[in-house]
Amino acid sequence: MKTDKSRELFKEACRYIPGGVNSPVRAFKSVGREPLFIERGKGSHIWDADGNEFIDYVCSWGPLILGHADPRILAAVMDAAKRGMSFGATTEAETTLAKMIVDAVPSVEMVRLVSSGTEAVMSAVRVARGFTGRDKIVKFEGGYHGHTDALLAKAGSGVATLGLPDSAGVPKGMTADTLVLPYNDVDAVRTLFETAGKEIACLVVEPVAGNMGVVLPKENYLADLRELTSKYGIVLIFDEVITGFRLAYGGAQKLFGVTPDMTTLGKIIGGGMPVGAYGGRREIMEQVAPVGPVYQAGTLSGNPVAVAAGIQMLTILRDENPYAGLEAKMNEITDALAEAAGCRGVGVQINRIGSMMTAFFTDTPVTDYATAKTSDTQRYAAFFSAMLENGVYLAPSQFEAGFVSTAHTSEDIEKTIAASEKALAQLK
Ligand code: KE4
Repeated sequence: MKTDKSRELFKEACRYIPGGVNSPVRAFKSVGREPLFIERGKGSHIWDADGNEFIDYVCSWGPLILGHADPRILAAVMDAAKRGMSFGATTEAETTLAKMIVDAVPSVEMVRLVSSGTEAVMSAVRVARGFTGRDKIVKFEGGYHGHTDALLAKAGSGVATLGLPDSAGVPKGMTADTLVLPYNDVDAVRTLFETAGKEIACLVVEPVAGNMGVVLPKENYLADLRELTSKYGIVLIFDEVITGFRLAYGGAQKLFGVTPDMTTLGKIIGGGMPVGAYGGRREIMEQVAPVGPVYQAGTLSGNPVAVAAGIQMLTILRDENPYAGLEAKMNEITDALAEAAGCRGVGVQINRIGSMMTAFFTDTPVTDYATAKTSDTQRYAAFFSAMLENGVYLAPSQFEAGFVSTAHTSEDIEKTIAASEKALAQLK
């Protein structure tokens, strides 16, 4: 596969941007390659600077549930942009998007728009601390909630991908109040709460983990977290930046029937543009300035062009309800992958739900970060490269999720299955 142009662009980028990328996981480090420079996308396909075409299962890490350059989203963006890019003043469109989120997500009675998932989670944690007057927070090993200091403790996603213990530059004081537990272990939560429950402001959890790779909550796990946090007056925050509007129109909380106190959102609600949001019970959200004492702000929060993309995206998802079809596509791919791996004796654990999945190269069922880390990341890297050479673009990390979109066709799926059979055959 020709990659001269990407190589040249990467060399130039490295002169001006740390690692040549604006987000570490894009660097392809853990799959032992130089990154491809993508030139354009359309539907389920992307093309790189050398003209290579790929079926895309990264989908910009989740936002593009309708595929690339959906004409309806583009029209909404261009129509909004013609009226001005940003006003730093209130617009009706922000209320429209806020209302759509409130109507869709069971836990959200009020919502504040921001510009990224990181901002959403950072703000939600601050509000939970302001609301409870408590300082401690709980997260789970392998959970990734953006790069805010307090949550960069045993994080997943890019931190796990790069094998970083945590992050330099985070003062001990910033994570001193962050308690980290294993995911999917309700006894660990119960034990912690028995001693520290009354000091804990919030528990932040990905209801379906996506950042250690996809890991599903065990039976009743979310309901148990709900019960335990309620018992101790702890704010339960579902970080649905990935799962929000991905697993169902109302997110994982709708699918699993467990309602948190607060929810953070991102990715899909921006339709590919920078939008994040945090919301929850009215009495909690009324802590937020200018109504309440918890400060949070943003120059481009609720940006009218980004909000226009988000409104169009949610309108399509609400009216077309594509979730069953998305799940069927993902199941077709993962069933074939499991069969191909099985008959070649390649140990693969496939974790999937709805239109998100991860193939872990390990013989151990993956139920938490410790078992996710039993994966053979070298083998994943070899599989990634073989799939790339066969025209399929997967997440350049074992510890990430893959996604399908409404734009993926049956031809794409057939080609992907054929590529995976070839790639598995090549694995030593
Ligand atoms: P952003 O700040 O990247 O918009 O969102 C942070 C975030 C928060 N919560 C969850 C559950 C997330 O998955 C994320 C971001 N996800 C990663 C991929 N797993 C973004 C990709 C990247 O870091 O480049």
